[in-house]
Amino acid sequence: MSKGEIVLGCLAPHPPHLVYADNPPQNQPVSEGGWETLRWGYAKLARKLKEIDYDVIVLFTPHWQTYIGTHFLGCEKFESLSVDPVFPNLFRYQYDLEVDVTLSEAMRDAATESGIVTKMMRNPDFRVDYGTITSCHLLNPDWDKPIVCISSNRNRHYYSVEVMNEQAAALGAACRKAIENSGKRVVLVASHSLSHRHFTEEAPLPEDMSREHIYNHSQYVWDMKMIDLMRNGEMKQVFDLMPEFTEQTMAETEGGGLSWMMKTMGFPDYPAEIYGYQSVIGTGNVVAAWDPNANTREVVL
Ligand code: 2X7
Ligand code: FE2
Repeated sequence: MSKGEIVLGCLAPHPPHLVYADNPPQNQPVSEGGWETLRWGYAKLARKLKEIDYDVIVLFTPHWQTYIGTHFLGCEKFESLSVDPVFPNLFRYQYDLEVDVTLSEAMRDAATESGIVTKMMRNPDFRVDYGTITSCHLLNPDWDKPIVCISSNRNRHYYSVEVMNEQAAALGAACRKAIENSGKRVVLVASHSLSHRHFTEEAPLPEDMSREHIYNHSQYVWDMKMIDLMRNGEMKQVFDLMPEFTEQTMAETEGGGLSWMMKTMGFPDYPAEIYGYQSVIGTGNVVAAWDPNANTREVVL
């Protein structure tokens, strides 16, 4: 069997607003659109993914928060209605997804061997979080690939952002070993926004784009600093700055997704592909990808 490999890494934010704005048949609420910069960027990245030969999407989500250890989905199929707890007016999505349980278990085993507390989620009625569903829907609307879904242990709350960063890296190192031993071609996904200061009042029409903007300039400047480093292929520096960035901007990197993905990919020193940046309810969101193959890597924006 040949060695498994990572064929793409994606930073894929999951505001449910983006699914709402897309009006797919799986989502009940109906919209007049909105947030096109992000949605069109996502559509371009989804087209790139269609051209890539891969077996499975491995995603880390900050909205499946576990307080004892890191958990992995462990049933072959999950099917239910996902309702966003904060925005039930926007997101009531009927999902039906498949899990690559073999790879999920291999990652869990590798993490356990490296000293991380872990657990498989074996309850078939477990409700998969809206972050996972939103990122998967926007990257692969056909849902024609199995996923591995990894929870976010709350290291940041028990300890500190520094501990979060180191623990996410330890998990990344274990996941890399499991991928290499699996022989599979894997797409990694860190599902989250960057800066995360929300607005405090929702517009009467959520998709009214005249009301959508960044609410805090310093958060915007931080986001641009991180995106510049991504463009310049300085992902080790992004990792080293993560604790400060996370504290200063209340960033959703607090769950560990980007730190985990960068360590799993060996801290890319080549430019990220940037597909779009836009605020959603004031949070900063970038759609970005890291393509290890120099022949297919593009300057998108
Ligand atoms: O979970 C989210 C998010 N990360 C960003 C914006 C809006 C809503 O939900
Ligand atoms: Fe979120």
